Amino acid sequence: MATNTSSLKKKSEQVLDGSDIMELVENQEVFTSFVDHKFKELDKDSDGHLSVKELQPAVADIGAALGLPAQGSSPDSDHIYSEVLNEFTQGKQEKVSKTEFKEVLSDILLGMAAGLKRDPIVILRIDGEDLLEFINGPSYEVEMLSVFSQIVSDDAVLPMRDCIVKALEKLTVDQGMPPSPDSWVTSNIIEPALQLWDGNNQEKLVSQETFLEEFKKVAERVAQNLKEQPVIVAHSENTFDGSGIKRLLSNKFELDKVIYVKTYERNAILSCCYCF
Ligand SMILES: [Ca+2]
Repeated sequence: MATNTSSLKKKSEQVLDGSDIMELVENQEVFTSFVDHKFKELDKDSDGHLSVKELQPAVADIGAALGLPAQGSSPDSDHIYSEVLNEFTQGKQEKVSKTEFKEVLSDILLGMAAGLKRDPIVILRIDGEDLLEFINGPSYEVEMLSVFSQIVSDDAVLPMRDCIVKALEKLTVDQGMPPSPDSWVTSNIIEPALQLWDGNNQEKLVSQETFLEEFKKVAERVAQNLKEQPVIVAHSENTFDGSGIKRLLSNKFELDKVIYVKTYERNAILSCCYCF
């Protein structure tokens, strides 16, 4: 996948390799002001220390950046959340000073950066442009007929609608479609496109030509929907095993289950770059 995506050189592609985080932590001036800002934001009662309660939003952000589900959703991930909190409080239920906060935050961020350096994450913004390029490009007919023959050999007689849905599922990120199956994409991108399609009452698949025509109509609407609601796909070639962080937290817990496969807007990876 790494070779695939890099050869595409998409403008919508962004690679997270941890270098931004390294830069942030290593630049004393910038990092100090980052910590000052973060600390001030967290220190709700402005007493110069962070209580366990005040640390919660930071712990939640770190968990999200690690790709953990929200707190309270599983005992495994809750355990990791409590370990992250313990890193700040050093196991004591005391308040955390700005110096302590800065040290732990720096360790955690450097751990994330090390993990990202080993397994960079590619972030793709899928906004319909690549899909339009594909359906209007020179390889459209050949590639879609190959998809078509796969579908037909799977199941000889299919209504046109099913055929189009299956074909959309077979398209890849390189052709401008989000990875499939995904229920959000199905209900927000694909279904609305099919609802507006004028071929809904076509019972059976007539020919390759009609398939190519009808598929293009739906795909154009899919591209339009993606333009209105772009999908962010985070993609890591390898499992992000968090081992850098695991080392930092002295092997106190397993991060093996933490993976970045696919996430959407407002999700983990983005908070990794923007919140933290
Ligand atoms: Ca406080």
